[in-house]
Amino acid sequence: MEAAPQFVVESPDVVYSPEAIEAQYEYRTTRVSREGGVLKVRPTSTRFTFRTARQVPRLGVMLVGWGGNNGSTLTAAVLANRLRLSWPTREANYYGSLTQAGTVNLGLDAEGQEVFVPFSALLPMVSPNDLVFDGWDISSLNLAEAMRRAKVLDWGLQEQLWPHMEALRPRPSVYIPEFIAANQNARADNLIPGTRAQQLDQIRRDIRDFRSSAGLDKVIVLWTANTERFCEVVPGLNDTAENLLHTIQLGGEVSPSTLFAVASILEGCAFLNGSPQNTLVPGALELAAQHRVFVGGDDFKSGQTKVKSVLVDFLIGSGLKTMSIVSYNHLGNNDGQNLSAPQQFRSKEVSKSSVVDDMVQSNPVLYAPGEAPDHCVVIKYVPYVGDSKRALDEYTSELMLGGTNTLVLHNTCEDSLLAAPIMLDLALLTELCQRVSFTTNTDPEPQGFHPVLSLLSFLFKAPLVPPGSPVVNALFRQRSCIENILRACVGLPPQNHMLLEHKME
Ligand code: NAI
Ligand code: DG6
Repeated sequence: MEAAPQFVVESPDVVYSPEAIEAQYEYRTTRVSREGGVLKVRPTSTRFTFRTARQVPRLGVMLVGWGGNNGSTLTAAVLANRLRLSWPTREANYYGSLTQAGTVNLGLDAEGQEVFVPFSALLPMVSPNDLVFDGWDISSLNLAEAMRRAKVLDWGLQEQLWPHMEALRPRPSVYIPEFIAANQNARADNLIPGTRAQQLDQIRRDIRDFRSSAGLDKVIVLWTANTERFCEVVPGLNDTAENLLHTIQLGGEVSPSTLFAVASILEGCAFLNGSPQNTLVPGALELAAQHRVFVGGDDFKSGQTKVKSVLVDFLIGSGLKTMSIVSYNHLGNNDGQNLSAPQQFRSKEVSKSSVVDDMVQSNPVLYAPGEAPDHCVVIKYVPYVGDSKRALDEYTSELMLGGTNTLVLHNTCEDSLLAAPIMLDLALLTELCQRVSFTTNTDPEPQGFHPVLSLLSFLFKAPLVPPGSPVVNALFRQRSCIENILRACVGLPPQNHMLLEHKME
């Protein structure tokens, strides 16, 4: 791959110093009010000063579920790229990563042609090849053995990676059998003993140990372990930060993923949830706000759901009335086996089903209040197909004058090769956001983004957002959000696609 060209913004509103990029930015939007049956729309403008620290840290990523298909594949991908490995017919790359393989448009050149640079060139970001990995798994296999168990990568690549992955061993983890499927019991041979409070302390020690032994500036923790069942949100148990910490001390009900979230937050490390369960219960969110630590979730948006959040946006956005969405998939990896249990499937069903809500609600011309398409989600475990997930979708929409439009898709791909680049983007974008602060003309006190980092919505099936914030699922709205906020940080206007220069005589 060619090295990304450097670019510099020449504007009185943008100042580059050795420490930071400071950009003055006019945020122009609108406010709407309902007055006597009329919608009154008022343009508004807020002046922001964005400051992005330029020093890129040495970043460590701790994966919970490191020995799983996603964890071992991501580790292998970074090593393969760092070592510039190639094997018959292929060479290492970061396809599927928005930051590494996506581009942004800087504008038009003298010939009126569009100029693109990689997303990662917009602002100083950690290079994925420099990431340091560590993590936990209830299974004790080293990462080379885990890679072989996953059966995701070509053997020609595995052979070259083996000596580099053999020494990587997941730390023992917290296993509470009632949260994941009973069929996972056989691999649980690498466990942290003790009470919940002792387990929490051990996870915190692990994070500190990794930070100091690897000489890191920052650590981000990412849950990519098995999908858990939902936990009940109960007043007094996990509804506030204080109650949640108290529950852990008393040994009351807390899921392993919530325990990891709490440990990360208490260590000042961002925590990201790649699975669908409600890890970030209200008490964990309050704790993150108290400690001003970023949290993000839920459930990587990788394949079928990504397509759905494009296709339904296209259908409803072009004025067709989608009436039924049926999504079926089968897969044969360990994730599929875990999801064959009803409670774990239910967590996934919920996150996979919420992804069209915003599109339906955006169109009161097509849908009456409360009306929504039928939406059915089926997942089946078929061991033979391994990590090669088969997804079949049917979308049925009403056309004008009684017509019907039925679209059918069949997608086959390696599930973990879709998820790994998303995990990478999550870590890199979260770290970047930690270096951005801003003031506004109405609030001169520097602040960072809200601890619930909704900018990551593009990467999650069921995006967590700050209380009261609209949830956006439509994929290109989510992408524009990231792109335009990053552009604002270097004083560039939002991408508007108007190309008015080419629409004048
Ligand atoms: P996997 O089953 O191969 O890996 C999960 C790993 O977590 C296993 O090695 C297991 O031993 C470990 N584990 C289970 N409980 C643990 C605990 N309490 N602490 C530490 N380790 C624990 O699954 P895979 O394919 O890697 O997926 C991981 C998660 O990501 C699943 O929840 C899946 O639903 C989710 N996901 C995957 C996507 C994909 O495209 N691959 C997309 C969206 C979400
Ligand atoms: C079966 O659906 C397994 C799941 O873990 C999915 O592969 C994963 O959630 C990806 O789902 P999607 O809808 O983004 O392809």
